[in-house]
Amino acid sequence: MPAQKMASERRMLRVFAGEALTPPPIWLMRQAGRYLPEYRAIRARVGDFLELCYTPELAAEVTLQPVRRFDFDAAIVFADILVVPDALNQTVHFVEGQGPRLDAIRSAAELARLNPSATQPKFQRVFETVARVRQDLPRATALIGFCGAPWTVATYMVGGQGSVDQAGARLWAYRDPQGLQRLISLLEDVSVEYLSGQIDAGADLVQIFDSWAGNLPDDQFRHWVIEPTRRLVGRLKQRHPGVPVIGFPRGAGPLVRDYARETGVDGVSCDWTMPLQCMTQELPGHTVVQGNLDPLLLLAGGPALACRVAELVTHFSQRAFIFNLGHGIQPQTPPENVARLVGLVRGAD
Ligand code: 1CP
Repeated sequence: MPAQKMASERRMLRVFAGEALTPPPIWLMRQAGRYLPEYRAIRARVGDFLELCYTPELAAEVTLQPVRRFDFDAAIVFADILVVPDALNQTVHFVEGQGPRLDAIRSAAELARLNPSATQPKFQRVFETVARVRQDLPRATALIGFCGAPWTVATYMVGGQGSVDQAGARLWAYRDPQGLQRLISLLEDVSVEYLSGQIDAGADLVQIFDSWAGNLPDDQFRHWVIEPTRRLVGRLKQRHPGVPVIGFPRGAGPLVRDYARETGVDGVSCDWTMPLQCMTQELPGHTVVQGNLDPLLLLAGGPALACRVAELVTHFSQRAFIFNLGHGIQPQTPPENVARLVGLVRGAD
C-alpha cells in the first residue's frame, strides 16, 4: 500500500504530516505490563523477563493486550531497552522486585567483552514479534518500534543497574571521554541496525527512550544526548527517510529546545515536569509534541484527571499532538482509569 494511503488510515501517522487532530491520537508509554491482569498471567508462565521478550508468540500477545482493551491508536512492540546490551553478550538479568542487573563494564578495556557481531539472533526474535503484531493489529493502529538512546543504555551498562544519579557513566564521561565515546559509538551502530530491522519488519515509526537524559550539565547533555541521537537519527533517516522518529529526552528541561532543533527527530515526548507553555513555544512548529500527563494522576484518577486531560487537549488543539503520559504507566494503576482516560481524550466522558 502506498505510504500516503497508510498515513491517512493511521491517525497516529497523520500528525507527522502536520495535522492537528481532534481528538488527538493516544497511546501510553509502558502500556503493556504489570497493571494488566492478562499481562501478569502470561508473565507468570515464563520464568525470565527477557525470555518473554524473546518469545515472539508471547511478546506479540502482550503487545496486543492493551490495544484490544483500550483501542489505542498505536501499539509499541514488547521488548526492553536492555535487549541491546543482552544481544551484545553483556550479562543481563531482571531480578524480581528489584529491576535489571548487568555485569558492569567499567573501563574501555572491558568493551572487549561486547560482541557487536553477535546481536542478530536475539534482534531477529524482536523483529519476528514486530511482524506478528503487524499482522494481527487493526489496520488503523500504528506500530511503534523502539530502542534506548545510547546515553541511557550506557548508564545501565556501566552502572550495572538502575540508579538515581547515573554516577558510573557520568564519572567515566569526565575521566575518559574517549573511552566512553567508543561505547556510545558502538551503541549508535547497533541501534541503527536494531531500529532499521524493526522498521523492515513492519514498524510504522520508532521512539528513542532517553530516560536518563535529564541528569547532565548542558555541555554534557550536548555531547552525550544531542550528538549521539543526531547521528543515530541521521543514519536511520538515510535508510528510512519517511519513517517518523520520536525522541524522549526525559528531564531535558529548557534543553529540549536544542534537542528538538538539532537531533532531527520528528516528534518530542515530554515528561510531566515540562510546562505546557514551554512545549508549545520552545519546540519548533513542525515538531510533533507528545505527552505529558503525570502517571500518578492517571493512578489517582478522580476529578483532577478529567480537569487536566481537558486542559492538555485544549492547549494542544491547534498543534500536531499525541496524547501520552510524561513517563511510563505505574504498575498500580487501575485499568479502569486507563479506560476512562481514553474516553476523556476521545470526548466520550
Ligand atoms: O517482570 C516484568 O514484567 C518487568 C517489568 C518491565 C516491563 C513490562 C520491564 C523491566 N520492562 C518492560 C517492558 C518495556 N520496557 C517496554 C515495552 C512495553 C510497553 O511500553 O508497553 C518498554 C518501551 C520499555 C522501556 C524501558 N526499559 C525503559 C525506557 C522507558 C522508561 O520507563 O524510562 C527503561 C529505562 C527500561 C529499563 C527497565 N526495564 C524494566 C525495568 C523495571 C526497567 C527500569 C530499571 C531501573 O531503572 O531501575
